[in-house]
Amino acid sequence: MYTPPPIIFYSKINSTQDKAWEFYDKGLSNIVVLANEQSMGHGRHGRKWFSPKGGLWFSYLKTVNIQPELLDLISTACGVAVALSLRDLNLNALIKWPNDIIVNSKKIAGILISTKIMKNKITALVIGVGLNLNVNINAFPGELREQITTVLNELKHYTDELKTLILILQKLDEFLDNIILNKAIIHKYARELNYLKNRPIKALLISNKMIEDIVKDIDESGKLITANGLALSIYDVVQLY
Ligand code: BT5
Repeated sequence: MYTPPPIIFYSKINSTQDKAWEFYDKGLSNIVVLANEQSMGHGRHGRKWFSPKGGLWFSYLKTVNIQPELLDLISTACGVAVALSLRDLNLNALIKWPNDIIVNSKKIAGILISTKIMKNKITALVIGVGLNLNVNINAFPGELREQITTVLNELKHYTDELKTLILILQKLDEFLDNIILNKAIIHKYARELNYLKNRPIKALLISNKMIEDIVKDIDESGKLITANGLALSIYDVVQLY
């Protein structure tokens, strides 16, 4: 029987991710911050995350003791956990490396992982999950509607928010609590669910360089392998186009 971590609920908040770190600063850990609506939801590198009512917006603060080199694997594990949960809801979910979940070629969820590093170890993680659950596509701004979808839009019925949250948390705990032991199974799913396989990509790197390449695979450490032989880490890539 799975016991989920305590869940702290807000009807409206700036960002569950920021709130989770505030709780960390007050000494709390292993909690989930959940909100009905976010006014300043954000993605990677300060990008805006639209979070209207009806979505599943949460951040899971977890204390860990992991080497920073394992961040790609952690990120992959989180993608696999969310994609498999959506598959349990009968959606054909795939993972667009590093952190997008795709259904019918459209983004349905995004994952943001932030870390606290001390003495060269990741000591705390906040895993932010934004899933467009019971949201009508019209709740999003016009420029996004073409590129995104929602669970409601795909399934044509409402889905229980709390059950979906617990489904995802259980899979996150299952993978992350034994990350080394689960490496092979995480890798197997990541390869099977790799939306980018054989697709051309453009990537803006942290060095400000733009590259064009073709995706070949995901390696067992969670890096993206390209036709030109690059092994891209989540640390290297600012944005994929
Ligand atoms: C992500 O960032 O995909 C990670 C998003 C994580 C959001 C969660 S919600 C709970 C927690 N609290 C927060 O404040 N954040 C986390 P990134 O890869 O940077 O993608 C951002 C891009 O996705 C934007 O530039 C838009 O193009 C697109 N986008 C914005 N809102 C979206 C939405 N609701 N659904 C699909 N795509 C969206």
